[in-house]
Amino acid sequence: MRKKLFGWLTAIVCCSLVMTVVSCAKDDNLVNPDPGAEFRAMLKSLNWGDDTCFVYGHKTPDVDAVTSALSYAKLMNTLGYNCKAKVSSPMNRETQYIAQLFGFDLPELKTSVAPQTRLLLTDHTDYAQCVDGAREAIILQKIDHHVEGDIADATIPYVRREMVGSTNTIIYECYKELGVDIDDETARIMLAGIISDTRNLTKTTTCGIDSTAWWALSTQLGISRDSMAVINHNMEDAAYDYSGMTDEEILLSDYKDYEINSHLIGIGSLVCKQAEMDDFITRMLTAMPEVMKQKGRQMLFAKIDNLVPNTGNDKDVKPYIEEGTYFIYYGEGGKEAAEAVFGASLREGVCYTIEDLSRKQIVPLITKVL
Ligand SMILES: [Mn+2]
Repeated sequence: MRKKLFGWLTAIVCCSLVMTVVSCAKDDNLVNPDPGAEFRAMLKSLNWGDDTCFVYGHKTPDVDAVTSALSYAKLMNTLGYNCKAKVSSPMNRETQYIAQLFGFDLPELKTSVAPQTRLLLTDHTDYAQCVDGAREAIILQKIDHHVEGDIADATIPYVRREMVGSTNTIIYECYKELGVDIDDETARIMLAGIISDTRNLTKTTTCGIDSTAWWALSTQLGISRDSMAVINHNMEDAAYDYSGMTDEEILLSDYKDYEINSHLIGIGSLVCKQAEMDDFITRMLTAMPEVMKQKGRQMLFAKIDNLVPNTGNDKDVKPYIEEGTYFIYYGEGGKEAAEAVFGASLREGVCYTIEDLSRKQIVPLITKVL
């Protein structure tokens, strides 16, 4: 009896195992054998012209803007397309730092392009942030992780816009999808962008796929988690090293222009320790009229991350943590817009929120009220 029961049980287990295997095999058949085929066909269908196509991140480029232009240009080169990464304005200290540490060459500065130049854009979706001449250029592709701006997706032959933490994560997906090997130099370039834009996976904009790319690239390069934390900390230090800069330069160190419902606005992104915040805000507010004139803006904003001493276990690698965001404003309508988003001013020119907000999260809020 027992034997019989065992026999039946064995049969049932075997049967279900076989069924599992069969159903897995069936699922495998459903998976696209070449997920890159469509992508390749699309690239092939683009009108590439005869001249070099330029790959640009946004003006006042951060690490992600510079490295995404480099890594995407590299991908296009590998596939046989004549592309070259450029930058439209000088690069920041964080970018200089990581390029030296990771040992990769930075793109050349090219501040404007001739009409009909073919462009591939990474990490931006607004004309105000494009290289000069972009409106008369031909934009072939846009690879971005921001809410759609005034370069409408529908007007570009190929757009890949995903709300992930870093443009380089999207480019990592492109490499995987196309089955293109990522050499170590390209891995370092992409990893630099992901560390910077996600602040080593700690920003609220970080997604699962950012972690996947971060893990795969750092493993390929043999960089430990601890080393990644140190590298990130040093990059952050370089990014917020305002020493030797004028107040105008500080305000413009991480700055983006926007045109929102025909309002010309600019938004800076800054960081300051809490103990120095009040004085820092006063200096930035004082610099705003000059910067507004220089940039031809109607309203000027800056968000300032508030840094407080970290008392946690990781305080050796991360001596400060973010706690709340100050938002300063200048220009006609600036106060109304800022207060509509953040509530009443603390003092003239200054709003505050307990949330840690990125500029990427603030832009849609400001857009709504303008
Ligand atoms: Mn970015």
